[in-house]
Amino acid sequence: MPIWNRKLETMEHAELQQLQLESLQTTVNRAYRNVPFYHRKFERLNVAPEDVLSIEDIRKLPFTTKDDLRDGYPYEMFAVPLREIVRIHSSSGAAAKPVVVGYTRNDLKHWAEQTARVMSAAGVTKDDVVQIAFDYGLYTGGFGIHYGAERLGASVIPVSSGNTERQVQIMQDFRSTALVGTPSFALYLAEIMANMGVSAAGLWLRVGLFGGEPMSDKMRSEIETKLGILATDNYGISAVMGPGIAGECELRDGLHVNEDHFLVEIIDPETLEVLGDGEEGELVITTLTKEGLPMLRYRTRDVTRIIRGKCKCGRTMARIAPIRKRTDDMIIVRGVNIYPQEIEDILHEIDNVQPHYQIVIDREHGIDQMTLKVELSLELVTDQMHRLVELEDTIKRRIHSVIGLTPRIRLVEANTLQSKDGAQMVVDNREA
Ligand code: DLL
Repeated sequence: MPIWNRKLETMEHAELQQLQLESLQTTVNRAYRNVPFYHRKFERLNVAPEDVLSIEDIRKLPFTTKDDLRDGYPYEMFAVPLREIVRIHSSSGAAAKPVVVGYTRNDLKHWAEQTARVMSAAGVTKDDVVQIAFDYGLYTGGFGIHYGAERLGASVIPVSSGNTERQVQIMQDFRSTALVGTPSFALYLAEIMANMGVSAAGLWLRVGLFGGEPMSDKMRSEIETKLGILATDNYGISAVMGPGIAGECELRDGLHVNEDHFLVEIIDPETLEVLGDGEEGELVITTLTKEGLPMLRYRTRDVTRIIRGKCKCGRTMARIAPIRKRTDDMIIVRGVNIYPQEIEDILHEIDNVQPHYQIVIDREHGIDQMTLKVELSLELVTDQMHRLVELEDTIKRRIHSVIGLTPRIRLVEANTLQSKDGAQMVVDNREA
């Protein structure tokens, strides 16, 4: 099995730690000197960059949260002047104030290296034809993987998301051997292939790299059977960079973290205490090389555990277990991150409905469907169908404009969604 950057990816632990410490000290200095937010936080905690003398000293440093990034919207968390930023992305879904990420030329160089490693670990080489079905745009998925695949020397098809029939056609005609996208898109693609009478045996596809949302074991085996491929999982988060943070090798025994670029910790989300290797908790990431948006102890809200020790593939860097849970109420529908609070905020602004709602998510024929049940106001007394249809349209439009997805709307009578023990706001019928 090839290893893209054998020297770094198979480095001895002690050597890696030395490299990490030097990069951490540079990053801490950069953040302290150039980002007023971090300067203030350090002063409040009474720590200075000079206090970081070992990797463990990271525990002295402040955490960063999504809200900190939103408060600094759009550019306040950047550590370099805008003229040094050459690319800007933002997190998926979400809101008036998404997380905005800026990359310097060096950041982009590192990013391509990291996604190249993740792709190579999954078995992709320059002989592959890589069909990238992530959205190309503000989302980090498309461009992030794209440059890594080019770095590998693969033939890249930047087909982007959607237009599934065309994707199947392209897969047949261009002889795609690797598919990149969300696992739910892969399932949907399989569904469309079946409708079109295209069988996996008639394709050249052999490997898939899936990320951006959880992939359960059941989804993985369904994708593998229906598409006739080896399905690998890769993890990323825009606030920290995008895809390329960690990915599985062909042995699929944990996701290899690019530890020379990211320091990972696991904390107890309640006490914020750092947990030991192997213990499950919230993943916290510190960037070690990023110039544009250095991130100290970013609380991802993703639940996993750290696996240390050499993998049978030869890579020595730490791995994380696949991510299936979060410590907050964020849900991911078709790769888009949604916070129930945002839905509630939208409903607050619409006349004739109450901000009482329930989000129901189903997976139908391989595709996620979001249904939003909304309570009508008590004051709305109408039996005029067209008024209700207008109201449904208004809700759909407003939601689409904020989160980029159009839900199905079911208007229900007032006081039917609020149970005494608190309504269940999200009912996720997709398998766990
Ligand atoms: O989803 C970046 C990405 C793109 C990663 C393409 C991988 C591939 P965000 O929009 O900021 O960034 O969403 C990040 O998605 O905190 C997780 O909750 C979830 N997530 C991402 N990858 C995985 C995965 C991109 N492999 C959020 N398994 C994260 C489970 C994942 N959850």
